[in-house]
Amino acid sequence: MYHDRFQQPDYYQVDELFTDEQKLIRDTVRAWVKKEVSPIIEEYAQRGEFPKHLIKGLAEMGCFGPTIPVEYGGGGLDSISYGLMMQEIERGDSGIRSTASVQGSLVMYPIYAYGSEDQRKKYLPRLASGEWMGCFGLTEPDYGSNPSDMISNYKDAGDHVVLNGAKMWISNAPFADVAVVWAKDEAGDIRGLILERGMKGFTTPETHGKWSLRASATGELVFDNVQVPKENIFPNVKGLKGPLGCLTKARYGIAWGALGAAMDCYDSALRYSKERIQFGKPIGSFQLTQKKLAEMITEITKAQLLVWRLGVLVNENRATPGQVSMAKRNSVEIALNISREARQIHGGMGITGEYPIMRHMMNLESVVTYEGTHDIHLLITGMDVTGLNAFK
Ligand code: TGC
Ligand code: FAD
Repeated sequence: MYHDRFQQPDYYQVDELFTDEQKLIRDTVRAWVKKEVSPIIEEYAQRGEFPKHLIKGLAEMGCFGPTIPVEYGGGGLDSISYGLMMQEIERGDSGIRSTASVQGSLVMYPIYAYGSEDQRKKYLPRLASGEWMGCFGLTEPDYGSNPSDMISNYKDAGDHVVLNGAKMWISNAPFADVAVVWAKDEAGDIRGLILERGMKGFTTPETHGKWSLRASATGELVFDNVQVPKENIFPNVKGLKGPLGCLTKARYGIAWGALGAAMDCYDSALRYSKERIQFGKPIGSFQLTQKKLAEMITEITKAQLLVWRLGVLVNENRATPGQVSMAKRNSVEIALNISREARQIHGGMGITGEYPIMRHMMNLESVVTYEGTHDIHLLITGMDVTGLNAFK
């Protein structure tokens, strides 16, 4: 069984930028990850199974909807606390952070931000407690980076609408009780609907054979003349800005989360470099190993400061989606690079499940693609700085 000896790197005393409450929240989640996630995650990932029993603990710590107001079952916390939670969970495994991101930012947030009061009261407390789990359907087989061209659509049929189409690559789909689905109405406007498992014509086949995010369940959402009550449509949003608003929330969480995976790889590589002896010396004494470690801690430190500053801006309602894009892309890119270098430092051991490196590396190959690919985020930044839109 993997013994979690993680010690957080903090080269610039970034800890001093957090409040006591934020540190307490982080330390609580960290202790839970050490106790509940680290000892079992490798086995679940190797088996390709989501550890469903972790849902209870995540809910009890308030990781589902940490920024949603308390009256709806959320945590009522600030965004830096939310970020630190995601950092700690993804330090354990990106797939577990995915589950928390989807539940909180992609399912609870749209219900809170765009839903009716009845929808909020019906769904949010149950989602916060983990009694119901949710998923988010935007991507389609033929429309990933450009969701505005989606095919899924519904037609008016009196007191309900009839939904047809399909979504793919949907995290948590195979076991979700509730799905927030984006589809076009008869006018061609993108609208959000809440579907429940058991609705006739609604199925969620599982996607098998992933080499990445193996401890997260992924599936399709298939809509075959599904009758959805009109009261399940979000009344307060129309157009692509609906799903993109949710993505901004989730991408912010990933910016912190991927940093957690990077820290875990660095911590493991640093320890290994001091313990592993070759040519009569610890491999950490060789200049090439020190270069790798020095570059890792530099990138981690820069990213820590970037996400902290972003968190301040989010808390003050001043962050732009472009700033969130930059942080998501940067954190995932540095985490992927660090995981690859850490893999080298671990030599052959780096490919085994005795160390978390290969699992993080493979997970990050999904994280760099979902919630907007690396290149899509580069183009968003490019559009921000030039004022010229590369997508149109
Ligand atoms: P565009 O014309 O630029 O924008 C349409 C409307 O949306 C507004 N907007 C945003 N609003 C909030 N947040 C953002 N980040 C926003 N970006 C744009 C925009 O102002 C406009 O509003 P309005 O009022 O004028 O209508 O849209 P476009 O069709 O040109 O697309 C732009 C592009 C390419 C950046 C966008 O489509 C995009 O981000 N594509 C990437 C798709 C993506 O990220 N998919 C993710 C699927 S979900 C997922 O991966 C979950 S993984 C879960 C897990 O396991 O963690
Ligand atoms: P494509 O859009 O086909 O892109 C292929 C390549 O082309 C990429 O490298 C991309 O950067 C590049 N490209 C595309 N357009 C341009 C351009 N204009 N300029 C330059 N390069 C471009 N989706 C959901 O809705 N809900 C989920 O819960 C969810 N979970 C996921 C879980 C996993 C494990 C994975 C892998 C994906 C998940 N997704 C989910 C889907 C994810 O958001 C998409 O995979 C992603 O948005 C990219 O879409 P695509 O795979 O269709 O790639």
